[in-house]
Amino acid sequence: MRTYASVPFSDVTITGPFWSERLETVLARTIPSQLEKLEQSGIRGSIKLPKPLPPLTIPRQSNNFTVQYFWDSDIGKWIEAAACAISHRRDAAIEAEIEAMIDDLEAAQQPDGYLNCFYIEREPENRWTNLRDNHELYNLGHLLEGAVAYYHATGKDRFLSVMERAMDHVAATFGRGEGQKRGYPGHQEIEIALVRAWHATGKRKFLDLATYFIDERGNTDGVEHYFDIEARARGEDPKAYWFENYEYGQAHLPVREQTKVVGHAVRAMYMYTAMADLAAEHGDDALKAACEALWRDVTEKRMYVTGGFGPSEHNEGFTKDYDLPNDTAYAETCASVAMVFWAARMLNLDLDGQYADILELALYNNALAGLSRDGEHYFYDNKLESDGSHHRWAWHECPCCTMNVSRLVASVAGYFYGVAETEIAVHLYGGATATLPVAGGRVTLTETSDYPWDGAVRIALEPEGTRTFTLSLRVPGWCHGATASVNGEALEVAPERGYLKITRDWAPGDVVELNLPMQAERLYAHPDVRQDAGRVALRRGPLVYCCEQHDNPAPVNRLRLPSDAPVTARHASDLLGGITVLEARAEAEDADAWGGNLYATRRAPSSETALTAVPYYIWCNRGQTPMQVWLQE
Ligand code: FUB
Ligand code: ZN
Repeated sequence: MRTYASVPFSDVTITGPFWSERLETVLARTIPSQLEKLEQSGIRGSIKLPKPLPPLTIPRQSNNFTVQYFWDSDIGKWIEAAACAISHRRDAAIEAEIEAMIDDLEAAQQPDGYLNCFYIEREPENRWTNLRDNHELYNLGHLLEGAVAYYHATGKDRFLSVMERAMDHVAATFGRGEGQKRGYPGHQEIEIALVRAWHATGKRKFLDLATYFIDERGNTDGVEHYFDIEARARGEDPKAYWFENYEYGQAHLPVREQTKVVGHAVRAMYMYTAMADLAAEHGDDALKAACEALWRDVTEKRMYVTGGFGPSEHNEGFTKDYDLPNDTAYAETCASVAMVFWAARMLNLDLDGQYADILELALYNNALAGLSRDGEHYFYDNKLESDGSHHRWAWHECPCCTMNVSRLVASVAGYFYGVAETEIAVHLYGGATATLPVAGGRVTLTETSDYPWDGAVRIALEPEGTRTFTLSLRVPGWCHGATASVNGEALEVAPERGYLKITRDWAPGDVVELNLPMQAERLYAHPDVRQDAGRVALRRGPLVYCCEQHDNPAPVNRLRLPSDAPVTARHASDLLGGITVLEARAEAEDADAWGGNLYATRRAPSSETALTAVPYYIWCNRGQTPMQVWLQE
C-alpha cells in the first residue's frame, strides 16, 4: 500500500533563507545551549553509571511519579536533534559529545540488553512493572530514534547496535508467546522508532515489534486489559488510576476501533503516526480507515487555527468537540511536532494535499512558535491569546518540547519530498536541493524560492539523461490562482487532490516555474467554537498571524477589524530579521471615554486605529506582550 517513501533529512540540503537561518540557529545556539541545560539539570549526569546516587532532583508527585522517569528520552531527543543538525554542517565538538553519551549508555546497558538509567540506578527490582505510567518503552523509543538519526547523519552504527540489543530484550520480554508479557507502552513513541529502524536497517524484527505493540494496544479480547494486570501485580486497584480511564493513553479500545481523537495529545499523535506507518507497511486497510477517521475527527473538530492540538492542561490533551479556548490553550509544542510526523505518513499512504496542508500548518505555526528566534527559549503551551503574562522558558522542568522542536527544525529537510517508482512529489517549498531516485535513475532537483514570504518557486531538474516520470507539485489549499510553466511554456493548472502532476520526458536543464499567489485572508471558525464567535483570524500563505501589543497603538484585546477593511501585506525587512506583516485600518473601543462603571446601557465609543499583525510563530520574541490571534470583527 505504501505508494510514496519519505526522503531522509540527510539526503536533502536546505538552501532557502527561511529554513537555513532556523537550521543555523539550531546548530550554533540551540544544540549547545540544550547540552548546557542537560548538564545543569542533572539529565546528562544521570546516564553515567555507577556513582553515588543523588536524591531525586524533581520530587515524586502524590501518584509516585517524577518526570525523571523519562530523562533518558531527553538524551535520545538531544542526540537526534544534534545528529540532524550535524548532517547540515559537521561539528566535531557535537559529534564528540554524542559519542560520549553513547559510551555512557553502552556502559549502563545490562547484560540482557535492558536499558533504562532511572530503573538501573534506582529501582532495578521494579523494571517492567509499570508500563502505563513510567515511560520505559517511550525512553527506548527516543533513544532508538536518536540512534537511527545518528546513523543517517554519520554512517556510524555503534549506537544502533546498543539499541538493537535493547530492542531484542524488549522483543523477548513482550509478545504473545509463552512466558512473555502482553504489554505495550503507556506513552506511545517506540512504535515510530521501530519503523524507522526497520527502514534504516532492513531488519524485519523491528517492524514486527512495532506491529505487535500497535495490534495489542487496548486488547481485551479474551485477556484482561494489560494496564489492569500490571496495576494488580503492583498491589494497586486499577480503578484508582489517576486518569480514570485508558482514553488518556488511547488504550481504551483496540486501535482499529478508534474513531474519536481523545486523551493526551502527544501520545495520540505519536500513535496515529505509527498506525499510518504500519498501514502502509502491511497494506492494512482497517488501520488506514482508522487513521482517516481520526484525521477527519481531529481536523474538523479539535484543531486550533494555528495547527495546535489539545486545549487542556489537565490531561495535556483533548476535551470535547469545538472546545478551543484561546487564552488557556495548552496546544503543546510536542503535539504539533507529532502532527507533522503523522501528516507526513498520511502523505506516504495517499498523496492528498489535505495532509500536506495540515503538515505545513502545524509546522509553520504552532510547532515553530515553540522555538525563539535566538534558539534558546521555548514555549511548551501555545496560547492564542495572552494578556502579557505568557512567556517563553529558558528551560522547563519537563523539557520534552525543547528538543522536540529542535529535532523537527533540524530534520525539516526530510519533509520536502516524497518518491514513488515513477514520481517525485514536492510537498514543501523554501529552497531545497536533493538527488532522488526515480524511474530507474536519479534526478537532481534544485528548488529555489523565498517561501513562506513569496510564492514564486523555481525548480531546475537534472536527470541522468532523459527520463519519463511525473513531477507532482503541491498546490496548497490556501492558494487561489496558481500558475505554472515548463521551460517558459504555460501549463494548465488543474491539481489532482492538491498536486499539479506533470508527466513528461524530463531532460537536463528543464525548469519548472510555479507561482503560488499569497493573499492576506480572513478565517472564521465553526459556529460552535464559542470562543471565536464574532471573531476573525488572519492568514497569508502558510502563516497564521497575530497582533502583538508592540506594533499596535490600541490594546490588542480591543481591536476590531471591520468586515470590509482591506488587509494588505508589507515585507518589513528591518523587523525580526525580515518578516511580512499584515496591515489594516481598524477600530478600537475607547476605555477612557467609558468612565468608571463596569457595565453600561450603551457601547463605548470607538475610534479608528492602525492594526499590524505579525506571523504567529514569531510572537514573544521582543519580550512579554499582550497578543491576540482571533480579533473582533
Ligand atoms: O510524558 C512525556 C512527555 O512529557 C509528554 O509527551 C508531554 O506531554 C509531557 O508530559
Ligand atoms: Zn512537550
